[in-house]
Amino acid sequence: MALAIRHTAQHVSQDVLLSLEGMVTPKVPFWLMRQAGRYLPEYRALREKAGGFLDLCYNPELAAEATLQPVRRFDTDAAILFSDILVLPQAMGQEVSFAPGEGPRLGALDIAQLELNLEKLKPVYDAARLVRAALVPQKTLIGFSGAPWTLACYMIEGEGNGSFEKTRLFAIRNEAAFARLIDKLTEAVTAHLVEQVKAGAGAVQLFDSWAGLLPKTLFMKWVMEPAKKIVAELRKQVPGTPVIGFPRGAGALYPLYAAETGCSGIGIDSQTPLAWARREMGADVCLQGNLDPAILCAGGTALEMEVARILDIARGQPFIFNLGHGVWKDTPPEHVERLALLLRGFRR
Ligand code: 1CP
Repeated sequence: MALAIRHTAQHVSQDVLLSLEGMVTPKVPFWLMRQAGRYLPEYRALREKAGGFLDLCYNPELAAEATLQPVRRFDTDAAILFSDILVLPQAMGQEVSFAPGEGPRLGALDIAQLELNLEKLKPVYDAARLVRAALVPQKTLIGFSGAPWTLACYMIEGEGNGSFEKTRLFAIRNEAAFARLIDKLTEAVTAHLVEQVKAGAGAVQLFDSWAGLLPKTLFMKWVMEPAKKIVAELRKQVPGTPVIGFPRGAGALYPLYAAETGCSGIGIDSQTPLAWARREMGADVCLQGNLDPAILCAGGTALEMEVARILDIARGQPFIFNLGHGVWKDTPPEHVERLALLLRGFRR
């Protein structure tokens, strides 16, 4: 029960944390992946002011403001720290840039030379401290990191192309070198998460956005094993930290991931049937998800019906409402307002 004691002592009944402990709160708490970002006019103005996307990430005051914008507008139960998964490869010495209107670009990768310089990430932790100080005690600050496999995809590929063929071949043909990369990343991810918790994050999410590209044997090596190590080591350093694992696209491997990693919560993608996930994973683990971002973007009756369907499944179980992947940039903010209204009006 160490977990429950820590939370009641440090956090005044945050519904997100209670749900991650396995409790069924009267309201279903919610936040959205990519709740900050370009679909919000106030974010676009802030980004303009900062210069580039990375300038925004490394400016504690502006990053804190970007984090708080959706919380203010939609009264979400959690703030997710405004940052990016690619600040970690950058702090390990690889070049990272974002050209306007394009995705990320990464420089040449030298695995032997990678070394985490935590000092470079100090502005990220400063932003977390500012957010925690500004949030009401009932709201949770969620820290995050990319998981080693997903980070390796960007680091080897040099860009995000959705299929990451170069990375998948490298992991098979150069297994020893790839294992060294994953080991370094496992350590760096853990250190990055520990610092975010120390700076005020009440829970952390591990984004393995490209987990679904791997067959089971490789999934076990590059997704499961690192996640297990990260959860165990994080809890050694900051006992009781709730971790939400998000192995997007894990499909039939979701239940094994939930059982073996020891995550407190599991992010379910939109393609995975929620009722199936609940049946297969038992009632202890908190599920999070899984509204299709396209349905949120479209709004209207499709949105109303899908939200009702998800809430019905979530009724008697620990559950955090979220999307199955990030908010699309063309999403009308009014659709998110409608979603927030539906969720606030729902009682179990
Ligand atoms: O302003 C802009 O134009 C930049 C757009 C943007 C934003 C708002 C990027 C570039 N990153 C972010 C913020 C971000 N990224 C957050 C902030 C908190 C929030 O959710 O509100 C988080 C948690 C991330 C995580 C992230 N970055 C992931 C994992 C989640 C996912 O979407 O699968 C990944 C894969 C990235 C890489 C990345 N950063 C940005 C883009 C466009 C991408 C995807 C690149 C690609 O593969 O196409």
